[in-house]
Amino acid sequence: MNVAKPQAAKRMGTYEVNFDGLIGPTHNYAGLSRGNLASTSHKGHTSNPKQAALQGLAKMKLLAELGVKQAILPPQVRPDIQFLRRLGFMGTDAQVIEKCAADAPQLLATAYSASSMWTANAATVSPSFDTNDRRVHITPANLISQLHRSLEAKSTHSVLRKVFANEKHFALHEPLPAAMHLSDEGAANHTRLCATHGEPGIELFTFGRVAGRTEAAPATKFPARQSREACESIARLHGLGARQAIFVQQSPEAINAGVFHNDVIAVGNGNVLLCHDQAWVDMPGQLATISTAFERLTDQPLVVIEVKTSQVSLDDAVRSYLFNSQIVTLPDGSMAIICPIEAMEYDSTRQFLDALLTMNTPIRSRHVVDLRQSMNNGGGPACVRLRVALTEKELNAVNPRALWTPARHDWLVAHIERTYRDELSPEDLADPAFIEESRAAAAALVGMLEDE
Ligand code: SUG
Repeated sequence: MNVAKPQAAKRMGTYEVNFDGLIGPTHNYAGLSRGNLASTSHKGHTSNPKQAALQGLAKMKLLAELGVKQAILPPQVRPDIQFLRRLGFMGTDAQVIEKCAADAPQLLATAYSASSMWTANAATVSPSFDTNDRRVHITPANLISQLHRSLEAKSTHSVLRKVFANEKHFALHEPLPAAMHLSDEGAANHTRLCATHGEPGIELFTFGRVAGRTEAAPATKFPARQSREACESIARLHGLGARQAIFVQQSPEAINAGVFHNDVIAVGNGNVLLCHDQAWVDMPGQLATISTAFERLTDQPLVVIEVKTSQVSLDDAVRSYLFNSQIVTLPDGSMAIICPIEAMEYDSTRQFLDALLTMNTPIRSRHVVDLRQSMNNGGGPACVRLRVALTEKELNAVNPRALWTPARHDWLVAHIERTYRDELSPEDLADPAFIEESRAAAAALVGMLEDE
């Protein structure tokens, strides 16, 4: 492991803003995501949307109070009745729901999914320091590998349009064409490494599949969600320099163990890369490529913290979500790791986390968060946030209504306490009365970004 001095928190007026997805009122466990072991093992359980949303808000408050810039993206309105109508369910909204519940309950759960909460999958973002026109480039993910997630792309695009409307600073692209060849899962498979957030960085794109070439990426038991062609298209769209875009392949062993996104097995921040030794195909070769590219661009060594299988097995990595921790740079220039409570419950990951703080890396502090409601669907701390590095000017051009404030936090807590259920079972989705209830709860939140 290399050792380096903690990086400066920011160059004058540069921030990394974490846009967390507010968890919606229809959060439920439907086992929709094959290859995501938490999702399939909680299928049919009763969820608690109120607790889920409050857990998400508590994490945002913690980060904001640590001095990290925090923002909030509203949930999408569900059920997506229009989706069900396109599949031939007719009549009034209530009739659509009743017919679908009777004929195809899995499609009903699909229309009700609150999956837009995992904003790491909302888009891929390249900061202006990396792009050839010096604008922030944003491509919403098409998420076509899972039916319920594919419903998000259009609304995500319009939400991001409301947040990043200023075309002088932001280039918002359309999602890639909706075809398996170009299946894209957003920032969950994208890691940016840089000396400080205000300087050019290298952008690491991880794919599980090369479209149409099984010999180039062997078949996996579970879906390999991201294609190489999608990664390359985004790097082109964003105008990244050849020295900056690096493409790495997920190891089939990891996918087969339940690593459906790369952020379940690796996380980076600034000059630190924390990863498991089975994250990518040809780990020694990939780490050498990444470290060399980083050093060439930044003139400093990358701090690689590679966790060995002998320390933490792939199964423990997936169960604990250790690598789905957030690593954030604090105002004093040191880094903090924000880990899920589950990572403290397995011996191997707790021991690693204890040792990490003694290792002389930029990571100096640890905070443990309880996101169990989201975790039971495979979404940890890093899944519920989309990172956007911005200059002061760019931050000023962001829709201010998206930014976290103590008053907005209090309003959201009160709204959720008042309107969200604390129990939601799969059978509840069949109740036509739940349509209006969930629409009303979400509508006020979606309106959050609008002018009064
Ligand atoms: O796409 N779970 C999400 C979890 C996404 C986690 N995000 C990141 N790793 N960045 C998914 O598999 C479960 C829904 C259900 O089963 O009801 C779900 O969609």
